[in-house]
Amino acid sequence: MLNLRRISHETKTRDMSTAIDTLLNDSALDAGLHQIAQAVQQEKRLTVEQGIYLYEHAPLGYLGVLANFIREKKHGDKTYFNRNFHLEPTNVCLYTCTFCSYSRRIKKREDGWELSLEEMMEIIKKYDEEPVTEVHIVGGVLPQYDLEFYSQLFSQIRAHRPDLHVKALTPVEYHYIFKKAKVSYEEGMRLMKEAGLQSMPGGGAEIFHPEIRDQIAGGKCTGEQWLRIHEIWHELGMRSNATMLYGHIEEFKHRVDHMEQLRQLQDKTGGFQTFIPLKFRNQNNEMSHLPEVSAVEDLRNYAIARIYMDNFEHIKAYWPMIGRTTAQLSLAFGVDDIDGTIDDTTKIYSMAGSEEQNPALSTEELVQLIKAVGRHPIERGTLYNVVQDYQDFDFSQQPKKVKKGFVGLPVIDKTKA
Ligand code: V47
Ligand code: SF4
Repeated sequence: MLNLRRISHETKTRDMSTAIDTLLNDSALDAGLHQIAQAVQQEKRLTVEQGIYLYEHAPLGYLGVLANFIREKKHGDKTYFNRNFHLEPTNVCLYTCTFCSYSRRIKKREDGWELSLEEMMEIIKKYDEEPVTEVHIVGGVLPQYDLEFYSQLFSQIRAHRPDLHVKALTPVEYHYIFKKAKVSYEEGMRLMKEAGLQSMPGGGAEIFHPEIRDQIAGGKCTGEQWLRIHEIWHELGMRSNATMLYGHIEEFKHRVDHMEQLRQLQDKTGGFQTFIPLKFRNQNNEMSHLPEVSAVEDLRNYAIARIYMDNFEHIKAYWPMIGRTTAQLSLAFGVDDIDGTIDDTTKIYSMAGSEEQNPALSTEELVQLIKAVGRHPIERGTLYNVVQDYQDFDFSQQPKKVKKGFVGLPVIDKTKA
């Protein structure tokens, strides 16, 4: 039997070069696609027009060859994950994003949850015995969650557990709380860093182009404001992620414009770690009439992101959003990171109809998921430091740990939505 684990990185890279050569030698290959394959082979950056051309004309197999070539050149088979959990302070929100299945409008706030500082610290403390390395904090926007509240939350978490990385909030919250506190973005981000914020997740980006953003983003910060807050954060020497919500009313040109703006900011600061395309899920929201894109389109999108975003080190597939099988497939289409164990602590995607209604994977399950498709599992910290290489790890030698049970979020009655 072919043992994928024994194929060396050099052999695989040679195989991928051969695969590109085969494409280039195919006389039936369209001239535009031929030119793009050549550019990828020579590590040349694609233009906006070439990005759109890929979306419009490139078949899945072709995209897979190019994206996997880049992925394996950068990372070989290495596939990253982390041990994390989410903390969602509230699902009530002032804004009215049309894709959001999660938020309860301010008028129906009795249907949602609003956690106090003490309740949030209780959740944090329930993980004291768990080997998690990151808490990802994100939720709705409400006046009581202000600059003072989040400063206290971050500093209390850091004081309680210094080894837990605080990855929290997005420019959507920061824009709101800084405006309310009458501080500039620069001053606000400096205060957040001082309070203990360590990195920013990629949310709230959606689609930057105003033609689309004005229709879907419910009055929250603009694309320029989102980018500016990340830029200031990077200038403080800190890291963040970026997302793109695709597969709703946007056109291919809007996706490429979005990626182009991120690529330009990355040229300037180098502060982004990973790009995370997020597939629009259509249940329980105001865009439920729109069909979801297919798994083939998801894979094409990952691959084009890998090819286009040449200055992003990592492309992440968020498994609770697309399910485990597509996450496995994505590893052959440019993805090298599948996020974390999650522990059933987020409701954003399950409420929007994703396959994973109670997203939680043990470390062993994540490792098996990655190994099953011939890749090399690495547990990382938030900043991509290696925590544990699991390629030859023997789980049977580990003492069996009795799980303490999930830290449940309040149950939402969807019939009231
Ligand atoms: O900004 C909301 C998306 C995002 C829906 O940085 C939806 O590591 C699809 O950004 N269908 C928040 N998507 C989550 C996020 C994230 C997730 C995982 C990892 C990281 C990271 C960041 O969720 C929102 C929005 O784009 N979202 N509703 C929906 N119906
Ligand atoms: Fe509020 Fe975020 Fe939902 Fe928009 S996506 S309504 S900002 S919780």
